[in-house]
Amino acid sequence: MDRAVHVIGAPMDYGADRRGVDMGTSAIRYAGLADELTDAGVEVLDQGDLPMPRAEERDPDANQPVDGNAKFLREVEDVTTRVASSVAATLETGAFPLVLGGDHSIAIGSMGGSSRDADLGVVWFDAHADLNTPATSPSGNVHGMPLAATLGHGMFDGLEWAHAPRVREESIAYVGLRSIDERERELVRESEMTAFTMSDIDERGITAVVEDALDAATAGTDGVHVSLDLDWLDPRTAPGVGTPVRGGVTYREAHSALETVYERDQDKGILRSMDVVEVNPILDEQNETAELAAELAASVFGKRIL
Ligand code: 6HN
Ligand code: MN
Ligand code: MN
Ligand code: MN
Repeated sequence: MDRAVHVIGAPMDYGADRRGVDMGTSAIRYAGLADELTDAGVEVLDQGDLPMPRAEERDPDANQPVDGNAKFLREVEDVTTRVASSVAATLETGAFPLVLGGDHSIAIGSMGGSSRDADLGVVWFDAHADLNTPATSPSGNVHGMPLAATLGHGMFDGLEWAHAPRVREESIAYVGLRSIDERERELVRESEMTAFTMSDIDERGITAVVEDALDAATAGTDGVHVSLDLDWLDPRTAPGVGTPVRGGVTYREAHSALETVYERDQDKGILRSMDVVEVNPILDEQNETAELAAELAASVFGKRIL
């Protein structure tokens, strides 16, 4: 990566049920993110954390949609709007925005900001599809909705802070799905999204699957946003997450996946932005999930053994 990497902290937990994910940005920094990136050979600038309103002072149901359930929707709008501005401003300086979460709802902001002046492909490393709307959500947690928001599904249709028309369905690729709600399953099946489940990884190997995901996200787009939810990994490797699901990728598969992203970027300059989300230090063991998050981010920027 010849661009400088700018770290943008978004310590948001309004989108998730389990408190603690707001400490993820500190934990990932404490785990040595800046050193890992510097060792990988990139110039790093930490822009610090965006200010967050405190959840204890807010009413989760103050701004409920007419149809369905979406807790802290006004706070999510406020924070993701500011994430989008930071990401867009960072891109304008020629640097690479690396957004740290916080819960996955911040990706509404990173994809919005990153697609402001570009057709954006997305590779979504996650156990979950994150494609619920308030009307379909079983939990009312907005971290299960970022892709629906970006695509403008349901109440998000045309909603300026959420809907990002330059992210098209056919440019989105999931890698590692294993926990999907009934309505999400139908939507993914009917859609033009590319979806690789854990079984695809079992059968074909992680590298082939990531190569195909990158093909889908780069076809007809100007660049790719990589969204890394740490619950993509197996909970034995990444215990510090709020919504763990058994049967995720291993430590080696995760590294190999992100190294594959790096290699494609070296060849073709595909990367535009990235977020690393859902690290919850309260549920973690000795900060190992945060360490993993830092290492995996560094893999994307060229961290190598030799
Ligand atoms: N995440 N599908 C579930 C829901 O509540 O909508 C889980 C979402 C998890 C979201 O991990 O980013
Ligand atoms: Mn997610
Ligand atoms: Mn997830
Ligand atoms: Mn380590």
